[in-house]
Amino acid sequence: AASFAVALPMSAMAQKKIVLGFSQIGAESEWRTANTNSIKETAAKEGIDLKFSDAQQKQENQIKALRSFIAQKVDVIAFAPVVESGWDTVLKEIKAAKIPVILTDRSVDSKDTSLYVTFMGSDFTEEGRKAGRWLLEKVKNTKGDVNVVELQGTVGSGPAIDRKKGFEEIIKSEPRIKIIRSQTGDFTRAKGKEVMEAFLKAEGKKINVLYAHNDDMAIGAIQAIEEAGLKPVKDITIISVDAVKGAFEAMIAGKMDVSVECSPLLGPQLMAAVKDLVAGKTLPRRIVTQEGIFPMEVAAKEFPNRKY
Ligand code: GZL
Repeated sequence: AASFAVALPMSAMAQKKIVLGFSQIGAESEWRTANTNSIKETAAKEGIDLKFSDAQQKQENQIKALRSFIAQKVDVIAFAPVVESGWDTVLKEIKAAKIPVILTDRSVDSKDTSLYVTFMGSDFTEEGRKAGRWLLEKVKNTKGDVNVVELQGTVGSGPAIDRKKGFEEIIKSEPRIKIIRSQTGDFTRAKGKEVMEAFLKAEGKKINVLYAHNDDMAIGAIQAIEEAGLKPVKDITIISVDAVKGAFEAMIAGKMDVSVECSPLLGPQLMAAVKDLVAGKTLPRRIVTQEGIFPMEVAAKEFPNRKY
């Protein structure tokens, strides 16, 4: 029997699903888990075929994943770069493969801005400024030293660099505020606790304030403070960033003073950007997440409204 191909009108054929390759940093914090959930849930809801890879916070694993997305000829590539540097080579390979790139959450320091279409995520410097302004306000009617220990995020990451920069920019107007120790806790509870133990051994009662670049490290540090027989909030002011559930629970328990919000819920914005790209629309170079600050006084009232 003669065989023949039937040319179906596009409307009758299943629309080809958009394929998005996403390289996630890891699962190091409550924030990251909420970010992953937002991306996976929205991709499913929007009918986008998501190729998802978890890099366990290792840049070489992200680069491997990005290369696999090129090989799979995905329609769009998105990723949260664990650190700012070291991406130009693989980004040039992706550009040669004519696949558009969206940066989410964190950015890269590549000078060649043609290597990615847009960067969507928070303004980490402003987050650091918000933390600094809160501390200035808190100490304006007090006397004496304000010795700060700082738990930095992952070395070389955008949030760690910028949260430090923004905080220092604001506190320099008050000479009493001094950062006496600063070290990375790599955004994890375990490392945050370990480094805070070392800070307490070295500086003990000299410490007046902890500034942690994320809630997971702050929560680990709070454990260390209590195990050292000191009281968080009462003996050491606790300033943190992210405003994840764990931070609200700590504030409601009276163990954290304030958390600067950093929203992980980037799924909807990312999938909208992916669809716009595939539809041939141009995207803004920078999409900034809107976010606030939550002191402990409002934590109980605000907690029921929180989505992450
Ligand atoms: C910030 C994000 C940071 C969070 C941490 O946008 O990159 O990484 O503040 C997370 O909790 O690990």
